[in-house]
Amino acid sequence: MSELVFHTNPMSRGRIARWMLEEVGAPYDTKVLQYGPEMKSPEYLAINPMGKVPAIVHKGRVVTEAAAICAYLAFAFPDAGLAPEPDEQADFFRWMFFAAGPGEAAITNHAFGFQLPDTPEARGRAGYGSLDMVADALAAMLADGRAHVTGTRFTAADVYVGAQIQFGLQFGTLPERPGFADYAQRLASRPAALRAREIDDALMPKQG
Ligand SMILES: N[C@@H](CCC(=O)N[C@@H](CS)C(=O)NCC(=O)O)C(=O)O
Repeated sequence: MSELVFHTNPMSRGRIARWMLEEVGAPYDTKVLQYGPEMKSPEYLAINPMGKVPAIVHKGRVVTEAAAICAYLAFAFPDAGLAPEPDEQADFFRWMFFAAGPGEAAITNHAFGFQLPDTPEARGRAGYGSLDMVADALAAMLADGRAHVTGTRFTAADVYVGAQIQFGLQFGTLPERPGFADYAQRLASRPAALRAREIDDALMPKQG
C-alpha cells in the first residue's frame, strides 16, 4: 500500500483531487467507494465523518475537502512546483478560499433552486452575495491581465478554481463570463488533466 491513498468515486468532486494528484506525479493508490452504504461504512466514516469523497490519507494523516487536498498536496510535494511562491500567496489563498467558500455555496444553492431574497440586505448578509457577484468576481480576477490565478504560472489554485469554473460551465451552474471558456479550455488540455479524466472515465459504471 502506498503512503498516499486516494478515496474517491469517478462521479464526484474526487475528479478535482485526481487532477491534482496527477499534476503532482507522486505514486498513490486509489480506493473507489460507491455511493450509499460503502461511503457511510464505519471504516470510511473513521476517515471522513461526513461519509463523502474525496479524501486522501498521506503518511497516516487524513485530508478531506477538494480545495484542501489541492493545497495540501502542493505543499507536501514542493518539487512539483504547484505551491505558491511568497509573492503569489495572497492570490493563491484568496481565490482558493473564495472558490471553496462563497463560490461553492452560491453554485450549490443556485443549482438546487434556492434563491436568496432579491434585496441588498440578503446580499449583504450572505457571504457569497449572489451567484452573479461570484461570477463577476472570478471574471474580474481573470480579466486582471493574468493567465492563471497567481499570475503567469500554473499552481494548485488553478486546479481548484479552474475545476469550479469548468464544472460550472459544463453543468450550466455558473453564469458564463468573458474569459471563463478560454481559461477552462487551457486547463483542460494539460497532460495531467487529460490523464486524470481518462483514469476517472475508465472507472465510470458501464452503460447499458
Ligand atoms: N466539501 C466537500 C464536498 C464533498 C462532497 O459533497 N462529495 C460528494 C460527491 S461530489 C459526496 O461524497 N456525496 C456522497 C454523500 O454525501 O453521501 C469537498 O469539496 O470535497
